[in-house]
Amino acid sequence: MYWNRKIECMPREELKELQFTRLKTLVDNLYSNNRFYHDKMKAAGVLPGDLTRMEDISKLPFMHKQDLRDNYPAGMFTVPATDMVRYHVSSGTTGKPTLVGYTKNDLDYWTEALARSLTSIGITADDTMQVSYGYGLFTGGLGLHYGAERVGATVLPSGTGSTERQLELMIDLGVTAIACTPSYMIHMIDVADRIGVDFRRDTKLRRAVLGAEPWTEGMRQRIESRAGIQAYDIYGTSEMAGPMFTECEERKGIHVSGDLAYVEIIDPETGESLGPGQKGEMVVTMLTKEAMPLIRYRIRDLTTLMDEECECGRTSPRIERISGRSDDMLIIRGINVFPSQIEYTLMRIPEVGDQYMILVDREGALDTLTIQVEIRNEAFSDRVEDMISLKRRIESEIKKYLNIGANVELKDQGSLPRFEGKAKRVVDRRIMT
Ligand code: DLL
Repeated sequence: MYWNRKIECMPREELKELQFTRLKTLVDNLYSNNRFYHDKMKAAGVLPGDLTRMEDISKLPFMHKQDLRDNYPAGMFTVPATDMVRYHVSSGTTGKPTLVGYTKNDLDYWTEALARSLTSIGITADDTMQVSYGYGLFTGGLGLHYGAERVGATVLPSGTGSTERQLELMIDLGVTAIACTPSYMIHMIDVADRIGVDFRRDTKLRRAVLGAEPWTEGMRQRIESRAGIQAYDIYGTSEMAGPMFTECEERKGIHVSGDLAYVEIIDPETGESLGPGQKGEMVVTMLTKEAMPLIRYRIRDLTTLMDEECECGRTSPRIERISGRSDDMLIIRGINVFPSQIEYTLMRIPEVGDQYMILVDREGALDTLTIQVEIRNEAFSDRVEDMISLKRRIESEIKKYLNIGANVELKDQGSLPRFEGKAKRVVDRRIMT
């Protein structure tokens, strides 16, 4: 039920004290020993002594991805190279790669976070978990690998690709849980359909731990009904360590272990703090990281903090499913469009399959939005009028929900690109030209 009951169910007041003690130690240490943090705090006119309670964290300046880039490769590291035990490199959802370093303790806390998360969704020593995230520089593979091993599960480190072989191993080894991106899960289900594998009949798969990219509730329902499994959202970023936090079995938001990470939500425009229930940009402070600390790091993911305690008994703060990144937002003819809103709309239309692409172009001075959607085989009709009316219906749903005109192209099932790692469903050709 719990991996670390004492911490996971710690009364909120006690947790706040622990957070503040850790923050204080971190800030004192960085101010005295690290040039980057020292200069940054000085420039903001704040001294370690100005922090007297957790809320004072808002006096500290923000950190940005650009800080990591400007100080590449080792400028953000706060321990000597001999204390470093691993590097990961993020290809980055946007822009240049980010290098992350870990001490032994960093790896230990990361794995602890994952052990708590996996336990909270019912993964135990009885499970066999297929880790189909990329192994290597990406944090997904090795992160989940060590997390699953720590709870005593048997790990099948299959990585990405060779999907038919992955399905064969899943069947032969009685795999009960899988970790991969939601888009790869959909791809696996498609391949299984094509080669005549029925997840319910032929596999023992019960749970999927899906993340590393935005996905919607509608996509979850499709994955669950097609594969007969429970799918859980997992979140994290390389800068934080990698994948770390999941929903619990209640599936009402992602639990963020408060002893390890302190989350704030701010208005992306003004930087003002927002209260629970208000959607904004996530800012994270990692309270235990040694090799590459993060203080008030602007992750750019958009979410909402949920204040009330969860029925599962864990007192840790929760965040809602990530709805996108502030820098993911497309501005099309002046209208703000998040790709997740498009997915949300498409997944409610039964004829629409699970794959889509979003193409943005500029014709003259005008932006155009084209949405290519796969249509289920059963929904295809020989009658041209039926297909035109389906196309019009999808376009009108998009118009209704997003208030923007789009040209919808209907595609055969299996014809759009598939993704093994993070899906790249948006092609903004305005940038390329
Ligand atoms: O994607 C770490 C990870 C691996 C998370 C495996 C979950 C599972 P990065 O490559 O640094 O790290 O990308 C981090 O991916 O800022 C979000 O924009 C996005 N992201 C990650 N998880 C989710 C999720 C890993 N569950 C960036 N929902 C983040 C939505 C997610 N977006």
